[in-house]
Amino acid sequence: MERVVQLFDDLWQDYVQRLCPSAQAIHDLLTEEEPLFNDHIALRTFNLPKVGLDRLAAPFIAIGYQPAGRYHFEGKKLYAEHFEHPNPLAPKVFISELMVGQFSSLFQETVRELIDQVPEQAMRDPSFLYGGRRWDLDFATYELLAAESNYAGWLAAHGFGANHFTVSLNHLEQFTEVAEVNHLLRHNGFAINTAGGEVKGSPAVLLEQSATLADQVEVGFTDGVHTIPGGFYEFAKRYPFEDDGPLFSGFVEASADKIFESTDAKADEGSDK
Ligand code: OOG
Ligand code: NI
Repeated sequence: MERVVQLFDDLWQDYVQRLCPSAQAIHDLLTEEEPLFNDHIALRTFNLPKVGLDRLAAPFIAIGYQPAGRYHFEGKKLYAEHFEHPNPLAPKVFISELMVGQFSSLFQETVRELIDQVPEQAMRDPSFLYGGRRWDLDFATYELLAAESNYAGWLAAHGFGANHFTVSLNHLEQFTEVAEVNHLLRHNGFAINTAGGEVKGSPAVLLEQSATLADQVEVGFTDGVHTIPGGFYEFAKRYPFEDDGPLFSGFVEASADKIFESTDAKADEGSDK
């Protein structure tokens, strides 16, 4: 478990420093007597052999995680899996990959040129999981990729790192409803992702979630610095299959589809990209 704790500490540091500085303030706002319980993190990648989902999963498998669910997002051309650890204190891990082959040939060529720059060696040390971008990128290339897929633009610009952490509402005393947390956050000046409604899911699907809209962060491109969406913070409430039984531990495709949009440039207008 020590290795799990260390890896998530490293992922958190990168996430708050580089992708979502507001997460620290939200974390502090919600913390009660006990430390917050992180339900899961999410990682993104391209489905190319050097950097595919399996490569991101490997360091988690090495510390005891196991595959626990598969998800398809046809509109966004994404495939995802989630991983669980036998120790219930370990956060779940949601890893998605973009199906690069389903995009235009220019898009495919562009993505391959970026990934060709990643040294194979760099992928052997688990620190690549929070190592950010391992390729050069100019702003026009970012825009070209983002025009076909918001996810691709985000990933090309930021590289590897946790795009969100997730506060488990099941472990809070004061706030037990997702809507209550949304209200508190809005009151404190944070914006909520409204795509698909402010609360995604329902007790019927055993999972209710909400997310902030991604922080706007500065990213260095080869031709200058631009401000683009970074990471976001998520809030999740899980329900048991039956009274007093174990909580549902999976993800809900229809809700996840909207959570992805927390990093869209115009997330609250919704889109299929
Ligand atoms: C992952 C979105 C899905 C969830 O909890 O359903 C997700 C992402 O934005 O990379 O985290
Ligand atoms: Ni999530």
